[in-house]
Amino acid sequence: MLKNVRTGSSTLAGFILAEQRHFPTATGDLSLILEQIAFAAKIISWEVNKAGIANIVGATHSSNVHGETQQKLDVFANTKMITALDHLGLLCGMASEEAEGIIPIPDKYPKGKYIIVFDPLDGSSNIDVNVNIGTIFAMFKKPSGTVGEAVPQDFLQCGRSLVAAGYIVYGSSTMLVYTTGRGVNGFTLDPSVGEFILSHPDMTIPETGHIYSVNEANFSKWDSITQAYVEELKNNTETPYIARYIGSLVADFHRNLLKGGVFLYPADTKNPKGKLRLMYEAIPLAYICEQAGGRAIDGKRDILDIIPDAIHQRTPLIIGSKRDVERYLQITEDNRAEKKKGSKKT
Ligand code: AHM
Ligand code: MG
Repeated sequence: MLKNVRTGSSTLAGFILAEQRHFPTATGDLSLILEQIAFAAKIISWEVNKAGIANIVGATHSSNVHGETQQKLDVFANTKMITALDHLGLLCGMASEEAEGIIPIPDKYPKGKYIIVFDPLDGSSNIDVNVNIGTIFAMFKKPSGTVGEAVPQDFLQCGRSLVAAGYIVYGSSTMLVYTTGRGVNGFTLDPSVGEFILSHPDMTIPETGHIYSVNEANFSKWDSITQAYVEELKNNTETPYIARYIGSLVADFHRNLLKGGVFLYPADTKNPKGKLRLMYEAIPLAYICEQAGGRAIDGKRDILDIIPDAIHQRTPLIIGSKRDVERYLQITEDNRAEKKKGSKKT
């Protein structure tokens, strides 16, 4: 249980400081990185909010009122994340869904022990239509025994080694949700004072939900297990499920975290390895989900147990309420047992 915090009156900075006291050897480096992410999020949030207006201006002029060429919002978000973090002397490397290789810390800045990975603007197909989008991030420590600039191998750590993860959802309000492995807490941006304020302490996901979120247009491209699972959810008369799918992972996950339910982006014939990115999307949200009492798998194993082979690796993802995710595993297991029985008969 959280002590010494007051919902509605604790700022993110104050909360991070209070949390730091639980780690007697903490240097404050992680806290500073989190605060800088919150700073980048405020700037991105502001830009996201005026994107509609900027597009109207952009329709008649190729540059904005200041004579600057307008940047795509995802490029803007990527740049803001990098420039908020690269000079702190606390990171040794960054990787972003928007950059092909790893993003080095410029030579002029000192290097630190942390590695950060992020998806600067998730749900980019929703940008132009005024629908919720988000930023996702996760942090590791550089593997011990290595010094200086991070190399690609340093990024390929399994999710169990994370030190922090979080997301920002730019919705009807802007919310930042994060964990450092001591539960999950949510903060709402109060635009009048420009501060993230603790609004959702100790977030936990209901053990079973009544929402399923999946792009059902892909039904015919799924394997029979995924099809059977979704059919079962739809036909569950004991707990009637409703379908909710925004097409922005952060927003779909956030809703299910609050209300309970399951989000799936399974492998399909078009994306045989899944569509979502393991390092920028699945691992950070899986860490948050487990911290909130939920579960996240790729269909067979826990997402947090996967050791990535490449920074842009894709993965199937089934994430949300524990019992809902475990039902997928049960159907897989039953299917395997059935097949085994069948092969013995022949
Ligand atoms: P993005 O990071 O380029 O925005 O792509 C990831 C997005 C997720 O936010 C969302 O869950 C998924 O792609 C939606 O995909 P689809 O349109 O195939 O349903
Ligand atoms: Mg994304």
